[in-house]
Amino acid sequence: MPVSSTTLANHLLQQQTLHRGLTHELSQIIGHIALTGKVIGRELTEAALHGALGLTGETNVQGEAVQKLDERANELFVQTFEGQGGVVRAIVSEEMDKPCEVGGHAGARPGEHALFLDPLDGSSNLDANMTVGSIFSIHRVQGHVQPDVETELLKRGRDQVAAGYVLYGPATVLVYTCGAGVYQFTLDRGIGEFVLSGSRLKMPARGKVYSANESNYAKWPRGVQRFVDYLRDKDAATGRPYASRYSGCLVADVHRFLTGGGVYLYPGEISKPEGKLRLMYEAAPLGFIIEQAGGLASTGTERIGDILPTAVHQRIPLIIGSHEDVGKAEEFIQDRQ
Ligand code: P6P
Repeated sequence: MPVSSTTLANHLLQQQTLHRGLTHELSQIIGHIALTGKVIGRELTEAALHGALGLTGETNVQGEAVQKLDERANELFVQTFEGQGGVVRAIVSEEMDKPCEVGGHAGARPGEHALFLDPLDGSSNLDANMTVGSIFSIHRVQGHVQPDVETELLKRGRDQVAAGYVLYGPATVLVYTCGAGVYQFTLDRGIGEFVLSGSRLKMPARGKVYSANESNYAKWPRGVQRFVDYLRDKDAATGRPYASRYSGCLVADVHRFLTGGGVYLYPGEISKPEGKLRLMYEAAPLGFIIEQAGGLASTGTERIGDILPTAVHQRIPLIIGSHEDVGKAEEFIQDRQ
């Protein structure tokens, strides 16, 4: 029997009575994301048997090689929401150049939310059978989405109404927040339900692990280099050196810190100050989750949640994790150390 008999559906019903922000429509959206996550998780486990691994030969709007399963995951999310009669108004995805407007059923009230997705984060890990994840962010959209739909969708991370991810690892795990704490569900394949496995998760003030692609060290600004040097230095009083762990999947690396504490860095580089990660469907949703758990999400100089995007695919430097670790990174980056 699962540790808890609380399924995601039961939990969302309970939370609706406790938290005004969790509207019926928002609960429906989270439920549809969970359903899509179950289907994606099932397809990932057998992808190698059906020739579904590997590249499509295309590149996406980010200029990155597209895995077949990137496209498939995106297709599954769009199909789910197109089939739900407009419960969301528009979908922004790493895999789609432009926002996809989801038409409602004739006569139905159009949805009041927009969904921002990285459908399959870390997909270059798939050939190595390593953990990947789907990241989602949900904003409210007022009135009719304007003809220039993109402008309507440029919203700060602090205005998200919900955010989370589905992690496809040894277990399939769904983590979400709607601003009233972080909740974690584990897929019980025996009953086909996400079952509550963590409530109001809180992360330690500081950790013992950092996560960064250190092959980029020479390209980092001096303050970032000095921060990583600091983490590597031996000092028993502050638990250093930190261990280094980097999987190549942002959401997997960040999930590690949700429970154990620590800091993930994908900073800007001298020649690419905007960094690599996307603001609206990677940094902002993970920032909402981590800050609800007591952590911090920063560019090194600004809080991620305060940044008004200039484009839906905008990139942003990201330092995210335990608030003392991120605060220390900011001190080095802002030359206050
Ligand atoms: P690099 C995956 O493409 C991703 O967006 C994140 O999931 C991951 O942390 C990062 O890029 C990996 O980038 O440059 O280290 O290969």
